[in-house]
Amino acid sequence: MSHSDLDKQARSILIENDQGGYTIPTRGLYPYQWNWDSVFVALGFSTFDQDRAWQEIEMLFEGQWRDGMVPHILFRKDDPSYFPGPSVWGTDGGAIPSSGHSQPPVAASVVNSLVENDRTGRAPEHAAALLPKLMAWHRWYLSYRDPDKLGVIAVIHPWESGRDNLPDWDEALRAVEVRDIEPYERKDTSHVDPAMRPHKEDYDRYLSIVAACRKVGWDPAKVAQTCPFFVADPGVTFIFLRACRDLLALAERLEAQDEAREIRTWIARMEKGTRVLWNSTVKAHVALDERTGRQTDGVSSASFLALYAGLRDADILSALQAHFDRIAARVRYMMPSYDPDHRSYEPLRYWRGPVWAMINYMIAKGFAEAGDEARAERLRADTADLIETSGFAEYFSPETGAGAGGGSFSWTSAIWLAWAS
Ligand code: 9YW
Repeated sequence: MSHSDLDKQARSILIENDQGGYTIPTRGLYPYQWNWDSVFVALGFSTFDQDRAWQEIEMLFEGQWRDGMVPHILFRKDDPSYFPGPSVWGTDGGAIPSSGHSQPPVAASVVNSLVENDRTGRAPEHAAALLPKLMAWHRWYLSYRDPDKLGVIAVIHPWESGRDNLPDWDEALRAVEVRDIEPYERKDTSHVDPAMRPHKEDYDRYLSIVAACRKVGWDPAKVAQTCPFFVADPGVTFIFLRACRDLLALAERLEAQDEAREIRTWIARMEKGTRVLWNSTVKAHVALDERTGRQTDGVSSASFLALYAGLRDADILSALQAHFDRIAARVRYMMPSYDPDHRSYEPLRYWRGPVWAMINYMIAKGFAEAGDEARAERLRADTADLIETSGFAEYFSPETGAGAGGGSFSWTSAIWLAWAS
């Protein structure tokens, strides 16, 4: 298929997945509005309809909780084809029924880029209205996902990381006691091949964490203290740090001095904090279980986001370049979500190996900004190849390039339009 046919297809996937101002990730498997999916989708829409891009983000923030949190899923209408739906979560934090935790905070970064690339003249108005909401969400992250002020962001659920069954969560998840869950029927495995999805033992624990947080009424301070899962995630940490830098640029552009001053203190805290995620044996940033103090031992695609987060350290850059080249010698398509040399790597199981287009976009941005155009271009070219060969799949095998998971996927289409094509 030619580039212009793929452009057309990508645009029509976004339009078909549009539910009237917000976009679902794909039909069937994911029938609601997901947080970081929507934000990447806005980037895709912005290539051909900037007003629609703003609307996507504004509708996401309609679901913001009173405490500042922006939930990972907004259940605008009940849909029995997805589990767990609103009745399992039992939340009451905002105006729209939702899940009880968040997802990687890419919004400030995309908002800043919508402003930079504005062709309508209306961006400053949209951005000014969003600024206090973004500030509230970022403050929420610092208060309740870094209560001990370590300068790293923890996730209270693998789903909050956006990288559900990543091997980094295995040990911490095994320690979660399976309790307080009703008999349940999964829906994901009726939409896609179970071999590509998390195991039942994982799901039992995913639901046990939800039950534990529900018991404390989703009060964020109590969740931080008592949640059976509390793991500092290099993915969310780096995305958050990057988002703080972009939020600072936005605040400065809008001449919001007080906000800018506050954000600078966040950036200083995070820049220092990321050091606790550095594993000197692995030579990469890894996850840290804050309940046990134990670090994980594998390189994940999020390790490469240190550059996207703006960590400018020659040793980090050269370590990541060495990992990149080692991994590139093992697989055909970069960047697998987990190190192919690690014992837990599985090329087709979701976040244990497959390539994800939007992660490639962020890693490439980081390499380019660190002056490494060659590796950035390798990521772009591989992403384009994967889409040209296998279409707009949810994710791809790093070995064969086969598309997997859901099809006609929104964020893959958005990343094609905004970057890969
Ligand atoms: C779930 C929608 C979501 C993504 C996540 C991904 C998966 C499934 O799909 O989560 O049930 O929440 O892991 O990152 O936002 O595309």
